Amino acid sequence: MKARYCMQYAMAIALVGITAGGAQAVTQDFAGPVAGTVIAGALPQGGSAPGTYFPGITVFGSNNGGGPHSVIIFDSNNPPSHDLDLGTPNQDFAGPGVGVGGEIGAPYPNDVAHNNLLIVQENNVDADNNDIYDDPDDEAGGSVIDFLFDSPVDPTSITLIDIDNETASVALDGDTLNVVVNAADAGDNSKQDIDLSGNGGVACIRVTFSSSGAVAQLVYGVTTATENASWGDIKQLFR
Ligand SMILES: [Ca+2]
Ligand SMILES: [Ca+2]
Ligand SMILES: [Ca+2]
Ligand SMILES: [Ca+2]
Repeated sequence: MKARYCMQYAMAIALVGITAGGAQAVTQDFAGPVAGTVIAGALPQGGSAPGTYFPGITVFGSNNGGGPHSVIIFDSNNPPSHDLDLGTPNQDFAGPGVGVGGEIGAPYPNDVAHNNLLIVQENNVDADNNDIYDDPDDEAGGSVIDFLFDSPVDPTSITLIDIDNETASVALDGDTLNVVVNAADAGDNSKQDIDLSGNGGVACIRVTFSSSGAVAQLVYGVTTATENASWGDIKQLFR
């Protein structure tokens, strides 16, 4: 059922009349919560997080590898020893990241600190029962993360970490738009900024990982619009 969120949202956008105004550039990172915090989906002690931690965006996620359907915070400044390939930047750039795909001279160098990343969690460990996963670990069996926007956006780019020996795709949905951009198979600890520009109003961005990986940031333009119908009312239909 989670898999339908993007499509439902994109259909709803057709019902809203938009009058374009100005545009504002947004760099959406995931700063704030501590590592292991559930942003969206299943909490380790039961119940779920609504995905609304970051203003203007609702996050959804699903796990295709048998782990929990939980989108969580991964601290790329302090990666656990089993996931040094999600560290940013790479050790060649004086960071904690380890992997040839992120090194100096690689096609997709991991060259700056991205701090908090979003991943879909692989294990259920919460030994201290505080609803924060104790050991963040990106699901190796594949996953999906959806970003639903409160108002349509003009995407510029998305940054992914550690797409190696696997596939990752970025689907843009909005009104009649459905564009899919594939990530490069860029090597261990790689960082890639995927160009999403020129695609117009987008209601939802879906990232599909065939294996492990993380989202570091989204960059997009927000059109300050006058809604002829209530976008908020329509969104309520999908919550
Ligand atoms: Ca815990
Ligand atoms: Ca992992
Ligand atoms: Ca890796
Ligand atoms: Ca990977």
